Amino acid sequence: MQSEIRKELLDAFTNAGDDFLSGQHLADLIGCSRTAVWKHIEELRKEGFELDAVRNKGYRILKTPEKITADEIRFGLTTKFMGRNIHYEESVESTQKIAHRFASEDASEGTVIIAEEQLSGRGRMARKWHSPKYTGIWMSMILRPNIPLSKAPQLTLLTAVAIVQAFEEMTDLIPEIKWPNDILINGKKVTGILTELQAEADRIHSIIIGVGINVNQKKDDFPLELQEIATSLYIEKKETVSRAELIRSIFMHFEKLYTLYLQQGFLPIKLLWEGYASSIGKYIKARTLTNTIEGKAIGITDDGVLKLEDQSGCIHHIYSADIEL
Ligand code: BT5
Repeated sequence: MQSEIRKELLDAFTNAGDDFLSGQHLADLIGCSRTAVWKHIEELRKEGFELDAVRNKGYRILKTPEKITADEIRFGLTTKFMGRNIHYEESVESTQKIAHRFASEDASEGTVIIAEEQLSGRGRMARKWHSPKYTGIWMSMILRPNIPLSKAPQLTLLTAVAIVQAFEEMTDLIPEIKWPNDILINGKKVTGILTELQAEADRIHSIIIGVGINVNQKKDDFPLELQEIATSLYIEKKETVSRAELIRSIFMHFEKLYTLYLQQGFLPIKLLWEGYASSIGKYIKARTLTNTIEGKAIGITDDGVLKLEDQSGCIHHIYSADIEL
């Protein structure tokens, strides 16, 4: 919506308070047809405004979208470094892109980029990540651990544990982790994690962990192709969840686990991870970049690599794949 029209519409609603504004009144105000007004109203709805539309009366705004502010996240946050430096944007192509730039400009460890909306949110292997406005958590966290390159995927598993712990703290839902980077509720994907690196030779300069969490979307907020495979906390819990509170909880759990990881290595994280893993002990199909292997997922190694036993008893180590349960 052109920003001038948007501003006029919102000003008119603000001045009207609880009163209805008729379609004709709004049409005169912004100088367009009533059909055009209706289109503008639909756009506001898509952006998270709740509107009342009553025949012969018109429209009024019931609720404005719940925006996240950096201050709201910081309020009550007791971490030492996670989320101490928050960069908040209304609309971006991808928070990963911004995080890469900040990381190469020496942003401090624990810096987080959060956006209300991503226009080209991405998954692994250039897949798309659907990131509509005001409903989810789309964020990228910058870390600078002193670990070899080969251990970077462990941080994906650590992040999944932190998110699952935050879900448990805030809801009574039962989340499961699907190796390596999905969190599912009732078999549907509620969260995806994308771990990317900046490194020279074997030295990690920074790790950028992208987190996409479906929080308050309703089923028809998802495009058709995702409706059967994706879910949100709202769909499962049937209640709105505060995104700022959830982000805060993730930062706290993440910082605890990450500190433990830097002190004691992956083993304590592995034990926690195994408690949430949905794929272990099951027959699965692992599609890697080069082939597809079927067999029983028998666990992960101490490095976080998936172990798959095929029918002939041969054990395969899978470093990265899409898993079909
Ligand atoms: C992922 O990739 O699951 C990683 C997603 C990471 C997204 C975050 S958001 C903040 C940061 N900035 C970014 O640009 N990205 C990160 P992958 O395992 O490749 O899964 C991608 C697949 O998940 C797609 O091909 C769809 O099938 C499905 N998908 C897309 N959007 C979804 C959504 N909102 N909820 C559930 N599934 C989705």
